[in-house]
Amino acid sequence: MGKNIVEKILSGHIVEGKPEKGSEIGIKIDQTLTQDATGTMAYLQFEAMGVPKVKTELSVSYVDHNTVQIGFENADDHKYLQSVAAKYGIVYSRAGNGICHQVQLERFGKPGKTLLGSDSHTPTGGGIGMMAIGAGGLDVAVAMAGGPFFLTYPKVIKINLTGKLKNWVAAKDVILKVLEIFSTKGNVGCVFEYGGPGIKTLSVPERATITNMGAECGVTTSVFPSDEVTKEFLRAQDREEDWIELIADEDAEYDKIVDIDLSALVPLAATPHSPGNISTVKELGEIDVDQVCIGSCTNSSYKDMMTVAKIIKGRKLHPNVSFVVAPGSKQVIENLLRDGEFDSFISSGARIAESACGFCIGNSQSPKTNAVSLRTSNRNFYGRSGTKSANAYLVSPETAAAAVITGKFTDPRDLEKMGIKYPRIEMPAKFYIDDSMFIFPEKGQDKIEIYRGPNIGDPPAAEPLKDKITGKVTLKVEDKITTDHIIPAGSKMKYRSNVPKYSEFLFEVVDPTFHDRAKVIKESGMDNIIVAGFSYGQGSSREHAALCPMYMGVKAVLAKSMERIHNANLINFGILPLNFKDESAYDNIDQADELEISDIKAAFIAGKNLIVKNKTKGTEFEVTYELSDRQKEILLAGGTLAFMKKKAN
Ligand code: MIC
Ligand code: SF4
Repeated sequence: MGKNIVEKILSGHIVEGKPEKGSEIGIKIDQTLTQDATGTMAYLQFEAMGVPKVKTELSVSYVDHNTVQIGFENADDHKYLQSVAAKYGIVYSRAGNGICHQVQLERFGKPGKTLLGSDSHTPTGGGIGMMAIGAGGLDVAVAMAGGPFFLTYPKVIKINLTGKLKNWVAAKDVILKVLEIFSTKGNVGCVFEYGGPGIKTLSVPERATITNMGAECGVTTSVFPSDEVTKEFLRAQDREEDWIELIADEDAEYDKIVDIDLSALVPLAATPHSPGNISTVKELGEIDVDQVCIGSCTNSSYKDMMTVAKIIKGRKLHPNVSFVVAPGSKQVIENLLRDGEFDSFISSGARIAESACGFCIGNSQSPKTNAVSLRTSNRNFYGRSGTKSANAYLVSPETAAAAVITGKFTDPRDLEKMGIKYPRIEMPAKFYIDDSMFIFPEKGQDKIEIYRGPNIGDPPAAEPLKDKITGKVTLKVEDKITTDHIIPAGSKMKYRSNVPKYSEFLFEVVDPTFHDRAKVIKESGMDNIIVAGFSYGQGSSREHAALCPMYMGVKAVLAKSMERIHNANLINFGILPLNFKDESAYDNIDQADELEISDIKAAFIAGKNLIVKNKTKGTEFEVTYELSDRQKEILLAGGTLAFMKKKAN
């Protein structure tokens, strides 16, 4: 039987477990990436492991999230990261060099390799044929220390692309279509593998837009074949030697095949407040637009920027629109400048933002009250833009550019009526390349002193799982609670290295009283318990969504279902992730109910469900858990760091 691409990459990397669907495997990680907002904690944890040098083929530390630098905190973290990189053999990508996923694709991505990144959009690397997976910082630290990364052997869903995109329809519309088909929940443990005759019509950056936003479906990752298009991209990046062919065998099997005819797609938009709420741009009508933001790791490539530059060339922005452009990397900016297209932005009235995450994570460019903001980014979760009352829509660069000119939602195909021709952008045969914003590690830096500013505290240690959890339901939440709901990024993200301070903002968007209530419960000697609906922990890889609750004494999360990265993060920090056996039990729990979960160890050994007693209501219900023996041991040891120490002794 032939192999699909996922099987091909995994079979060359499995170091523990068997390639059986649904069972846990450990894979060797070739490359890692971190970004500053998750990286500081990841490296503090790496330091605690006492390994003298990273053991991967390549590890890169990017600074792209916290670049606003109001106050000393961000700059201190950057300096810390730079010194850690030098000491442990990590490439350091300085602030200004660009967004991690865009830069990794340009300069380091290699078909057939595994990449683990402490950012949920690491699957961007799937656009170049990598098995690129997002994870919590601690899992990335383990990989840097040479340990395997554990995941469930995935189901593989083939997305068979036929036809060719029509003018004004973009890769973003393909992934929005995928989101319409699959939604943002129910895809845990799956990988999307793209194939079919349509793929040869898509360039590597277009493929990367598609794999990037697969993260919003909750899949483990998404991957494209590595073919002639990939080879051309690598040649243009002066890296042809990194190319290998990687295509699925003719008789490869899949768990499911879904067909998408590229020729039949139209411009789409994700409407507030979920990337899974899909409409056609036409259906939305002529809504007035207040802000247009172009950039983020989804749509900030040379091709994206050139497309927008050509559409707006010679035109001025609409008086009611604030127009922000954040190119994805220094390389993108330099190539736009050399090709003479950057001035289209300047003369149109665009506000040029730093090549960083910026508006996407809401740490700058928050729109006005009740604004309609059109963004080429990947997430429009409630409050993420920094303005709670704003309505953010996710669209293609083409649709975003149309609104810059008209001031309202406009199907970009209608621009033809205004005499604007579709700009078909060819990929350059050779990019202008300058790697001077990377600091490569050198020999003899082992003794370098690590810089630690006052913002950097030691990561708090988890406690071994108790046999009996007696606690209160500190918070009961609905379906699709994202990590942005659990712990906000934006202006609060500068406290990532200061867990006690950052914890003050837990669940701020949902219930600002959470922190104080959790503190009272913890100080009374009881445990905090969170009850949630479906798809708890969607979105980011931020381990602070587990680390901060752990710090506040949360011992268990009871949910109807949970997303992969968050589930793993809870285990890493010693919090028990549980699922309702019968979902109706959720309805019979109220906030402040007192719950008791006992005989946990015996249940673990016997592989039996746990019984939860609701002491307030006088009822009982069963909860299930999907934990491998390794994960049970981690929980019992008090989290991954404690587990590793125990194993080492
Ligand atoms: C995001 O897009 O939500 C982030 C900010 O990049 C996060 C990482 C973080 O919270 O630092 C992610 O996607 O993992
Ligand atoms: Fe940065 Fe936004 Fe991409 Fe996250 S989604 S890595 S915040 S650009």
